[in-house]
Amino acid sequence: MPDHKTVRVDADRLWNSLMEMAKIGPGVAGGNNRQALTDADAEGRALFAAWCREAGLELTTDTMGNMFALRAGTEPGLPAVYMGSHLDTQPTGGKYDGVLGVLAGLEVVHALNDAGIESRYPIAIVNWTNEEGARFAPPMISSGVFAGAIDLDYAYGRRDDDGKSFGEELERIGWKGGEPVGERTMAAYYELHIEQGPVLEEEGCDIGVVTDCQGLWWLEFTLTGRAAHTGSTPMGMRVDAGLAMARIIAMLREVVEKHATDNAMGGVGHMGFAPNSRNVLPQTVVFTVDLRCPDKAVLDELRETVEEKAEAICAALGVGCAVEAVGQYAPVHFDPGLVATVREAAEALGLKHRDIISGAGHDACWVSKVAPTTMIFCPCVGGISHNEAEEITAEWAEAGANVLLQALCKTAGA
Ligand code: HGY
Ligand code: MN
Ligand code: MN
Ligand code: MN
Repeated sequence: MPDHKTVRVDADRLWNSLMEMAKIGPGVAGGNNRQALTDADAEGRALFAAWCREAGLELTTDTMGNMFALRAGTEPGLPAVYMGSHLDTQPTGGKYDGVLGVLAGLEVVHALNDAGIESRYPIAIVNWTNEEGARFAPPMISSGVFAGAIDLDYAYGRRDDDGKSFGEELERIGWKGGEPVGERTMAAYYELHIEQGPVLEEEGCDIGVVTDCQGLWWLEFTLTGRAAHTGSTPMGMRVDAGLAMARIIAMLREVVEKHATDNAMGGVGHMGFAPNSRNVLPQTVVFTVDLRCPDKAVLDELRETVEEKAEAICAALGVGCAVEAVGQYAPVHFDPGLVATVREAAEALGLKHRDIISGAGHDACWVSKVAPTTMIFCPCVGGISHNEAEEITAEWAEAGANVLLQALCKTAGA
């Protein structure tokens, strides 16, 4: 058996698989709209499953629709070493966010098959359902259920903007599997992902050695004003929930910018007015505040401050204010041993690398609760992501997949 250190991925085969998957659920501007549990997601899953079977992998799906593709090891009693990410995308998503981690895992299996490399531990690839949380909040819901952090029934009950539930849609697309979610043991988990920020490209790095991931709160505000005629209601007699939302968003930026040295982040990307008519002041405004920070104490302080100030803004306008946390996870410190393995792999491959903290959340955040876990980043052009213009180079994909292969082989005893 050749030494795994001499094995390399086939860059063209990886790139072609990314382009093939990108044809499913195309966006309107060159990216993807393959949202979780849509027909496009089902199509992407079917393609991935067919590719896994062609590669000789044994496929299992759990009750959250998480897909696991297993390559036998020489010691079958051992738990598998996993690679993975997600195939679902944002509504105006890119071709690589999540998809790179899943298809690079498949390419690693192809490269090991071609080289006749065996591993003591079984090796597996995972596609996590609904990582984005774009259609069904919270993000990373399925790895959260897998890790025991989110209740299965709560997850099944989550609804999209059209009122469809996660559970119903999972059944409808035919991807509700039989394996009870969370039952399987992982020896280790590696997730290759694009950085979704500008640092690696700016510094000319090929690889990000991810040491940590910042924590998150998603706070869903429901503001209650009074529906009224926008043209005939005197300004002093309005109960304007839209104005309250605008003031809350402005306050959010001020509060977060005071913690710039803690790398705090905050923004609003999802909102809705009811009745959402041009000449009616809104009766109800619903929007979600996304708060992030690597420091748990600062993150929780931000949450308290934003909620307190939002309630004061609403009280001053006579607007009702209710808030519900619809997503949260604490900052994550990844497994130091696996982080070192990634760094050593990058060095052995002669790739320029640097340690980095992940700004975006990933399934690895929850998986780290139940298995030794870490991530590998590759750059993306201009740091652009969650945008159809998201781009990477084939060389970056190749470098990331080669680091994934070497790290995985070391951990799996190839
Ligand atoms: O929200 C996130 O950070 C991830 O893209 N789901
Ligand atoms: Mn992602
Ligand atoms: Mn994403
Ligand atoms: Mn070896």
